Amino acid sequence: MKDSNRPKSPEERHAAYQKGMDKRERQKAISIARYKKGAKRDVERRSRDEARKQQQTPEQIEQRNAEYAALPVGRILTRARTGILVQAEDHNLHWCRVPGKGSLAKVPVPGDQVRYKPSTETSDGWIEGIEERSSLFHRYVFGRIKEIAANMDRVLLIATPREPIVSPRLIDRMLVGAEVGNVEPWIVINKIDLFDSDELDTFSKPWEDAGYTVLRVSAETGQGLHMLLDELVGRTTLLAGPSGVGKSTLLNRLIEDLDLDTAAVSATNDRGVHTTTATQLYRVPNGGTVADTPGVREFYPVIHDAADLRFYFPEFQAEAENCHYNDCLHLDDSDGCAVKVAVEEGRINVDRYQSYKLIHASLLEGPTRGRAMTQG
Ligand SMILES: Nc1nc2c(ncn2[C@@H]2O[C@H](COP(=O)(O)OP(=O)(O)OP(=O)(O)O)[C@@H](O)[C@H]2O)c(=O)[nH]1
Ligand SMILES: [Mg+2]
Ligand SMILES: [Zn+2]
Repeated sequence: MKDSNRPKSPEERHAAYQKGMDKRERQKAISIARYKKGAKRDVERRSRDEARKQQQTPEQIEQRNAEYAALPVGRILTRARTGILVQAEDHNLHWCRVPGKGSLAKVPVPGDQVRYKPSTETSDGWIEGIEERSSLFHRYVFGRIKEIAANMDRVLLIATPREPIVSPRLIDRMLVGAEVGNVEPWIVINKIDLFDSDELDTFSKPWEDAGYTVLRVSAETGQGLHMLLDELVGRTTLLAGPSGVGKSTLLNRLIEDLDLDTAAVSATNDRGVHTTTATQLYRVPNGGTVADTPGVREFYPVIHDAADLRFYFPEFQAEAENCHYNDCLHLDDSDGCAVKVAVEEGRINVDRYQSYKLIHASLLEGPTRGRAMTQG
């Protein structure tokens, strides 16, 4: 028998547990430090850019701007270790790279419109700049901001009550992420062939109460897919959600010729197995774009001041006007809070309010890694 397979004594198990705890604590500290360092770096970079600009003559600046404006524009379809796949306006594809570390003010992500300099010998090129974004779906991962996709009109948050079990809290976190990033969120409940309508009603209720659009579909039977396909036409839509909910299966059903990898939910722990590994954009036949994304386990929205969270729960807004204090945070100890009254009287869904309080508490802790963020 290999030594590592030997049954462990309680003392050994405890020591291993302690070691794990230390590691988690360390990870948390690293995450917070990174977050602070990142914020400092941004400020430094901005002042460096300013200084550089001031050293240039107006003619130099004008010439640079003209050169830049003459570069072709393309859209990033995906990122891989080998490069960034850019689709030109003539639909040709170019694998591009970024000229040097720090040469761009932002990280280029799928959905970005970029200016690129084609290489003369190959079909490759260099990304010279990123155009202004209309929206950005992003989150914190290990204390760093991770941009998922830019310029999305809508995000479909795909969920299932079971197989795999999707925590409504995770969906609430992603809803906040969409509101923060200026992307319109819809909720799409997939696999309705597996559940009766009572279960589906219970699962959908908090979001329906909050006023969000909730669709019910089945990639398996095709139920609800016509409506979904119509909605994809003429816009850029991101599919997001936990692993195993059927994002890729839905896209395969909706778009002919698409053959994305999909995989069954693990029988042992009712979780997806993380089949899709990179965000990628695809063309919708009648015009439009969809993006498939890897499944998320947890979602920490990019909000720097926890007090701002209250603005990202749309159903709170009308009630909050009647709170006694203007800066009311609608928490347990908030005096004269009209949101709390609305929860008690059933005008605001109590599950959504619980999510609000939990997310608020986690924002006070800072953007660290932790499974706990999606639990509770
Ligand atoms: N019964 C049923 N099964 C479905 C449905 N849609 C997808 N599945 C199954 O769910 C499993 C997971 O589907 P995927 O499309 O790989 O899930 P995903 O969301 O892309 O997962 P990741 O890529 O890991 O994030 C596959 O075995 C699908 O066949 C559905 O509507 N009904
Ligand atoms: Mg997938
Ligand atoms: Zn209040």
